Amino acid sequence: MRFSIAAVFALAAGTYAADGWANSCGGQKIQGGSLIANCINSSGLTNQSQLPLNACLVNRSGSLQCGLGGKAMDTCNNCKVTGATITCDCLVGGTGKRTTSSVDSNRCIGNRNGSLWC
Ligand SMILES: *[C@@H]1O[C@H](CO)[C@@H](O)[C@H](O)[C@H]1NC(C)=O
Ligand SMILES: *[C@@H]1O[C@H](CO)[C@@H](O)[C@H](O)[C@H]1NC(C)=O
Ligand SMILES: *[C@@H]1O[C@H](CO)[C@@H](O)[C@H](O)[C@H]1NC(C)=O
Ligand SMILES: CC(=O)N[C@H]1CO[C@H](CO)[C@@H](O)[C@@H]1O
Repeated sequence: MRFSIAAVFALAAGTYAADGWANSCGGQKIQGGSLIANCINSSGLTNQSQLPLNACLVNRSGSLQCGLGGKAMDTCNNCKVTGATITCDCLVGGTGKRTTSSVDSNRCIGNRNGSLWC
């Protein structure tokens, strides 16, 4: 019983509808806890899109990970984006200590018709 519940959770955690944005967006930066990028839409034109990272990322004990509604920005700061890799300094525990952690955001953020989403 315990095994099957864990298996279902593992499957759910690995499944994201959004399948990458970095190949169709450029000029990315992180500002005010949001990912901002110029993303190509179906007309082939670029739209400046903005997505709050709290909607897409989670801090699990200092490790920045994909997680819908994870509110990672409540406990992470100093975020940067290089390509699709988002790196932040995240709180580890109750000590106020931070660790630098990265996530491949292509795993959970996509470009839907010029709009970033997760
Ligand atoms: C694509 O983006 C451009 C610039 O933001 C906008 O004017 C145009 O309406 C968009 N096209 C579609 C199909 O969303
Ligand atoms: C641009 O992206 C924003 C989301 O950040 C979206 O609300 C808006 O509709 C998009 N505009 C176009 C023209 O695609
Ligand atoms: C993109 O947005 C335009 C304007 O809102 C819409 O007409 C078009 O069907 C959309 N394309 C896709 C692939 O969603
Ligand atoms: C959702 C979650 O796991 N958030 C954690 C982020 O990291 C801080 C520090 O370890 C925890 O206190 C949060 O619970």
